[in-house]
Amino acid sequence: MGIVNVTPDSFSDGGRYFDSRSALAHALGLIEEGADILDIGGESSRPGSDPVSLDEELRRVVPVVRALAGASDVPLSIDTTKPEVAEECLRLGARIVNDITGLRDPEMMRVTARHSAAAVIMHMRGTPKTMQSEPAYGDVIGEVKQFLAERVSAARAAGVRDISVDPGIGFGKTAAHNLEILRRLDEFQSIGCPVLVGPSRKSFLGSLKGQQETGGRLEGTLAAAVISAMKGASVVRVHDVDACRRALQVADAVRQS
Ligand code: HH2
Repeated sequence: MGIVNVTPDSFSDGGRYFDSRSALAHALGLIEEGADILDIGGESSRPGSDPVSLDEELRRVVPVVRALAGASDVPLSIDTTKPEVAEECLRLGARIVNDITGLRDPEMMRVTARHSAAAVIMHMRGTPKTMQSEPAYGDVIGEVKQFLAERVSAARAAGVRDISVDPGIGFGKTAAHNLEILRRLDEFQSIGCPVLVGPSRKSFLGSLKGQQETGGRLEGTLAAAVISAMKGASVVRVHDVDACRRALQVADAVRQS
């Protein structure tokens, strides 16, 4: 899953693809690099970020989704917490709702079901504004799994059929939590849904001694992507599609050998 951030403030590529034309060119480039899905977002969820208004988010993502839906068959995912944004993008041809709040808004659930869209249900502790203030768990894997399983049941009851789960790397977790989630990613399989994971360029990689603190964190991302695949992830959400696709090709070959 290739990331298309139409934002001025995303943590690693904010502002680079903020106008529709450069976002579209970036997205088409990711398709050429081999992205199987594109995830389009108009609101940063980096720690401490403020929400954007509905009008502003629509202004950012709608032209990009409309143009991409007309230009390619690659499934489009809309990274949003707002049902109105999801609705409009699904109407324009997006097929997946990626909601970092795990479809907690009942209207988001209804919109997703009504359009027979797929859903990514992610775990987050708190909100982007608050999530990194001393996140603590008794049992991070158990608690995240329980949340995801409950949200999956609720989504199924609301008529959402095609559901993936995501433990939410970096969303209300310390570096140690994120490492444990990757190490034990296979345990999320028991929820009974494909697992999606988003380690790309995240700060837990930079926190490791000797890893790049800024810039691409590419090597760390590739390592995390390969570990995720070996631990059963079906989808890895990344900025660097070409490099990740090649790394994941090796993981796939090893798994199938
Ligand atoms: N991470 C980010 C945003 N959306 N969605 C899912 N399902 N899983 C993730 O791990 C995830 C996500 C944050 O990364 P990014 O989009 O690069 O940054 P920002 O939120 O600052 O735009």
